Amino acid sequence: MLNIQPIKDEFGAEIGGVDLSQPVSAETYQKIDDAFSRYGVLVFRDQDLTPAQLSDFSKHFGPLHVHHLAENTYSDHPEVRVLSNVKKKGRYIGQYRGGHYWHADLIFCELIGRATILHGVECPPEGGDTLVCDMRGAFEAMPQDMKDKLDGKVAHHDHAYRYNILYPERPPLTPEQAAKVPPVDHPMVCFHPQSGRKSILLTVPTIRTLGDLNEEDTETLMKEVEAFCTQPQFVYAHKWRKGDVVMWDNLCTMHSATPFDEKYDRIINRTQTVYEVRPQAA
Ligand SMILES: O=C(O)CCC(=O)C(=O)O
Ligand SMILES: [Fe+2]
Repeated sequence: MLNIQPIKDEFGAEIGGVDLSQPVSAETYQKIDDAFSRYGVLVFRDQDLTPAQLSDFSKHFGPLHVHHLAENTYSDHPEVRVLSNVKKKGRYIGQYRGGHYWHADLIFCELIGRATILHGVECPPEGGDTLVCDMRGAFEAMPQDMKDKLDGKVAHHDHAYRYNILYPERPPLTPEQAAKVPPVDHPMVCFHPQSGRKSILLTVPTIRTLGDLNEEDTETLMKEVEAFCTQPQFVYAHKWRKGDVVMWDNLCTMHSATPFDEKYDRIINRTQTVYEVRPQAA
């Protein structure tokens, strides 16, 4: 029997009573999907999954995405990426240090990320938490004057703009890679289709301008909004255990990786699905 335990009222839920390595009925998938739409982030414990099983589970939540920097994937499952600090033969076995800042996945693409699904293969005993914040709850709780600065505005997202600042340890995007992620406009406040609630589409480093504000004023406002939305009452901090599956909806959340003592191994398998239509203004 599926057991759905909310974590914070309407944000986050832990789901028990399901083994994701086994075929799951259509009815159970529907219940998981409904909980996903309602709570924005779901946690499953003690799941023993091969990359193929993770991929099978993931494809129920939208088309699977193969990353534009397709590396650190399984050769027989390019849709499954590895995140890791572990090195073999002098090379990281997965993506090293991704996402250590507040962001929503693929927000800089026309079709933004829907479900990001992470499976803990090796997890440090402490640190390396993933923080996820509730952008619907934060918008609803926001002072009216801040809402007014965002509602009805168009944000211009440009992934290449601050890429080198975000990832100084990585080689710059090649012209071919940059060409795959051209700038895109999205409503700042969007409609979350499954719940009908309003949400904010925010990643400070990729938003270059908002409405008619210049770059500097945009950055100042976006940082204020980020500070509001990431207050503790809107944040779920996931402390990883081996076998955890954590999934979040990028239309109504932001997330951030956190540091850990690198004497520990951290290996996470990861899939990503996308929305099939562009975000709509609320
Ligand atoms: O490593 C993590 O905790 C999360 C990394 C991240 O941003 C992602 O997988 O999208
Ligand atoms: Fe991410």
